[in-house]
Amino acid sequence: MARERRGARPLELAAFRQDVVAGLSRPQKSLPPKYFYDAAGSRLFARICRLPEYYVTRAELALTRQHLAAVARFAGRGCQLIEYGSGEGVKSRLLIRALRPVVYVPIDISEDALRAAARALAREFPWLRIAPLAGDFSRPLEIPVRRGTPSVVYFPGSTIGNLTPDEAHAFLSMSRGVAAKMLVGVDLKKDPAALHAAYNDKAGVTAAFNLNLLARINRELGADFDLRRFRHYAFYNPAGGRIEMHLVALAKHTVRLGRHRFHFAAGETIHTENSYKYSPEEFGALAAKAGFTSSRLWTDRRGQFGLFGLRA
Ligand code: AVJ
Repeated sequence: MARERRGARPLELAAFRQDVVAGLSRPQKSLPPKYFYDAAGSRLFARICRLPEYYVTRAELALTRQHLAAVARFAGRGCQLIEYGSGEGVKSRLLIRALRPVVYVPIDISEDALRAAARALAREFPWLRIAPLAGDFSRPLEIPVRRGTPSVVYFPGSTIGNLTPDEAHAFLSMSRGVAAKMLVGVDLKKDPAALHAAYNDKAGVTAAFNLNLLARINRELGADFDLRRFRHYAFYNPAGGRIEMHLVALAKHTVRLGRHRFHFAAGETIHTENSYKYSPEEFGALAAKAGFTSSRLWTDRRGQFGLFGLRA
């Protein structure tokens, strides 16, 4: 799941700036996690996926391999396959090979990532019709699906964990209008110590990934974040059922971004990511509330990660 992001375009840059200023102006400062994935951040994320502590990627790949035939039967061969994420990963390839979709619609916020993924897939699957769509799953999209051919939305990687349960509910309801079937990758609740380790790796790659967000804001928006004044802080919040990632200011200081000044108290944090974990029952209930009447669950052998097959 290598996500490659090159420099942002003018429009993307304006939106980035707006989101950063808005987030840093809140009482609890926050930044949207979608901005982690510039070129450097995408490389760091690829390294996270190979960390011994980060079970997520391996567990999802293992379960996809293990249950591929059943997943393909559920989705149905010859469907229109819509995937959130640029589809550069091994899992997308496994699914495309098993499903032989009539059309494959990868959706991603980065046009560069989309173009690169589409080019690679076109070479590998000459028979595949690819219809990439630039967009962001936080807003409804006009997805060009043909009526009469069943559509399946594939949302792997536990990306849905970045949404609050309310936002996830809205996303699932919206998707139900596009496709009667969904395949959703969900990270499952487990021993908090294992979760803690996955977001606090010994090699410090997750810390570098988190801090790169400030470096990116400096590079692209000309802010003057001093990265030595912030420390990566990630913990499991059991009441919320989520990992929270923050950047903690180590001393009182001020950061500039154009005409803006952002004041930090010692110990104040920027909340950079939520990563929600669900029990099978919790996610099943969320899907039911969003109008999916039946759901199936495939997991890896250790029960760390789940792939839900939802049917409207
Ligand atoms: C890509 C959102 C699934 O939440 O585990 C990894 C991102 N953040 N390590 C996750 C992430 C820190 C990842 N997702």
